[in-house]
Amino acid sequence: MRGTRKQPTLLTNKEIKQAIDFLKQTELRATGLQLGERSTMSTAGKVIKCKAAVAWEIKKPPSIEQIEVAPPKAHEVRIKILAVGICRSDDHVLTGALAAPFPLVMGHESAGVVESIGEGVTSVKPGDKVIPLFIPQCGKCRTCRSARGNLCTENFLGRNSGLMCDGTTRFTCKGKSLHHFMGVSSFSEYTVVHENAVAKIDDDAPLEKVCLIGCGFSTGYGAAVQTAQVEPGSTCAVFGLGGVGLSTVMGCKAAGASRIIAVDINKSKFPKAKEMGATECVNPLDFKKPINEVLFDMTGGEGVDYSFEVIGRIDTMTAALASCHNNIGTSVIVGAPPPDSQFNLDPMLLFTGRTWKGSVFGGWKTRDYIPKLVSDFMGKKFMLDPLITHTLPFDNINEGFELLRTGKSIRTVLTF
Ligand code: PAD
Ligand code: ZN
Ligand code: ZN
Repeated sequence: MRGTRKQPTLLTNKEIKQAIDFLKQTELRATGLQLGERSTMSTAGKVIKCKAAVAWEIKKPPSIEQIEVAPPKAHEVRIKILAVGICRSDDHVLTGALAAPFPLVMGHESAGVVESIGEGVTSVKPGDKVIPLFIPQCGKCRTCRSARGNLCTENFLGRNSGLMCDGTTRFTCKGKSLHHFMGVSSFSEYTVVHENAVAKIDDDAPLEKVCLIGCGFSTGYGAAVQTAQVEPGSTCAVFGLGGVGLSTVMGCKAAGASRIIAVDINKSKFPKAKEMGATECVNPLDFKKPINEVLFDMTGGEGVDYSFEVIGRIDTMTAALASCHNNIGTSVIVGAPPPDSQFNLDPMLLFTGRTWKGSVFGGWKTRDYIPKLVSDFMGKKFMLDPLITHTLPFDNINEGFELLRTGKSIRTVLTF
């Protein structure tokens, strides 16, 4: 009987190769990686040498260097950054408008893939697509336990040491330690962040777009829909029409505002503001009167219901407050205040009942909401493309900064 059993069919070499290719592709899809990124998996536990932009000194452009990135310690995650946007907050560090310890690796608006994880990390695994978060969500502190607010006590704004939780850094260059920036430091091919500062996102998300959800988009959009909770039919004014301010305009529109007045001294920003939902655009330089009086005139002497300062200047923060209704108006500060600045304010502005709030990262509890915002983008609930005016190779980072300073770009996304 044995002799009559059917011989197994032999596969040709071509068929074997096809099968191996198929398996490889399936495995890569399962880990969320593209071909060519597979080698990152073998780097776990080792120091990685890679490219980064190092800001050595204040008021000097960052330089592209080879740096060493140490493996993640317990509860830390090492991420291969694939796309990073340039935000005004990065430029504020270079000009001194935002205090940070030098030398450092800046960058905080990014997306990438987990390369390796430290001991005890359970919420992400190598191969996961992620957005690193400049506001963590520890889940335990007073703010995380509250239904309100998002400024987790572990945030890096308050600490501002430029160090990881154990007081050390994971970056070195030419024998010198480099500081981290806002716990993210994504102007580097690889970075290390705390597990509480990582959001796992949709496997299909295009990283060169959703990196904006890592700061600019979420900050601006959230200021309107989350912090201010703009109501349908209301009148809003948005001061500053950069990547963050335009996202605030989008948020006001999504919330159903019937009038959105966009304010900027650079009128070349107006067409994009209209595209994003602004109903009117105003240049304060066109008027002799203070801009708050202009806005009162435009609203029949009532003032706007909601105003947003998305520039980072003391005078415009006060003007935005004075622009809203004297009793039921709410004004939200989004722009980063200059260091050591103080308000000189008429208390009547607040005595009559106005509400004055600040908003960091759009008020979102980050690990809960950033993945949802990515899903909403995938579901076409909002657009990111109009905000991305330039895409450049990472090496051209200083060209990207120049485009921002000269007001020619909204967002430049750098890719590795
Ligand atoms: P940007 O520089 O792209 O946009 C600022 C806009 O303000 C530009 O269009 C300017 O023309 C305009 N502007 C400047 N001066 C005036 C003025 N006097 N009156 C009217 N308009 C003016 O910056 P961005 O959109 O990347 O960031 C805006 C601010 O938000 C900046 O201060 C940044 O540091 C801050 C920020 N905050 C958070 C947060 O969590 N709160 C996050 C990200 C960025
Ligand atoms: Zn930012
Ligand atoms: Zn917390």
